Amino acid sequence: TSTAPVRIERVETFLVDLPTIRPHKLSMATMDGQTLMLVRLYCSDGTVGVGEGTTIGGLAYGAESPEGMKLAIDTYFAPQLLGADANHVPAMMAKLNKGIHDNRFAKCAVETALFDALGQRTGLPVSQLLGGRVRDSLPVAWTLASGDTAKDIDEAERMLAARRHKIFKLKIGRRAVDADVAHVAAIKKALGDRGAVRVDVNMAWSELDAQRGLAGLVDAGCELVEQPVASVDALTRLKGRFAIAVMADESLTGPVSAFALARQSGVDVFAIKTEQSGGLRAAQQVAGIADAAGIELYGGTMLEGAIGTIASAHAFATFRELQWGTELFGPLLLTEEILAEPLQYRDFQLAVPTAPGLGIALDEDRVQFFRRDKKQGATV
Ligand code: MUC
Ligand code: MG
Repeated sequence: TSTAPVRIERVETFLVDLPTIRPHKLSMATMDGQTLMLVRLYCSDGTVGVGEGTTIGGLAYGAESPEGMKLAIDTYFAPQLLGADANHVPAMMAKLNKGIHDNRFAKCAVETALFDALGQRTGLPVSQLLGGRVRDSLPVAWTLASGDTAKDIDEAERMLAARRHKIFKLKIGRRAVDADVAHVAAIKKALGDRGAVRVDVNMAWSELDAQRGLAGLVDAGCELVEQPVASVDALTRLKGRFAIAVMADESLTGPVSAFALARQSGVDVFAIKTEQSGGLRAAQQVAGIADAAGIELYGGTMLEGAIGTIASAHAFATFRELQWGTELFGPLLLTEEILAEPLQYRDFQLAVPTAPGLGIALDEDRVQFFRRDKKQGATV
């Protein structure tokens, strides 16, 4: 392939609304659907790269929303992207990082689209462009969040029987600590050694709640607790006090926060999310910091659809270590398929595609059908 410049000629963004298979109850929001912000970069050589941005429960999780990402890209990213050389992804990202503060989710979507186009141009999968993969498939956890213990057990049994998931992450923090611990204990008791049980509190506990909660979770047979409290100092004080791994999620917002956490030995595990990190390469930098600090790794999700999920898979496939697997189940929580060929989930793993770019093809008719601005009576 030539190194002649390839120009970005058009930037397209739109929102796609998809229902979830059941209400997904988290400590800060209940999700009945997911909105994907899709960005497409049309390049002068005919390649078109696609990227995706999502959030969890609108603005309930963080400062970016799908609508906000679209606005930011249309208004502020597009002028910087148009006419720029699409081949130089790190240079493009450096320019965006200089001219645009924060907006990490939107940056991740744009970087994904740049790598997808570059992959199509060069014939290489995104994982290869990121330095090369260490594994071809990734273990995938499932989140039990129906809000009902019996329903959750039933759901876990179905996942085990289908050989789709054997790691379960329970969303807690909505109820009183003791009620939550009892919920976890009941599920672990039902699954026994057949399924690993972890919890995500999404910062809902005070430090005092967490001391009581972690002690109970250890007795319940829970192996890991994700972001029990908001404060990094409180996380640090909790780590090592109980026989349970403490993992950071919300506290990780890219390499600078990762370095600060690593420096104070604040947690046992990093949940790395590509969007929260500010992109695929930024996520790799977070992984490098974890490796250097002896912190273990988990591949997190912003409940992305198929595009964001597979972009994350390409990045996580390059991590040297991935001790706790991933939770790249996002597309499985949605009722609608938007790919021509669904992602391959089998034997508890997600296969990382080998075709050029992201290695997926959109079902364009279905994507257009679910576009928010094409719905009847739409004003946006
Ligand atoms: C989070 O906080 O980790 C990941 C899985 C899930 O169900 O919600 C997310 C968010
Ligand atoms: Mg989390």
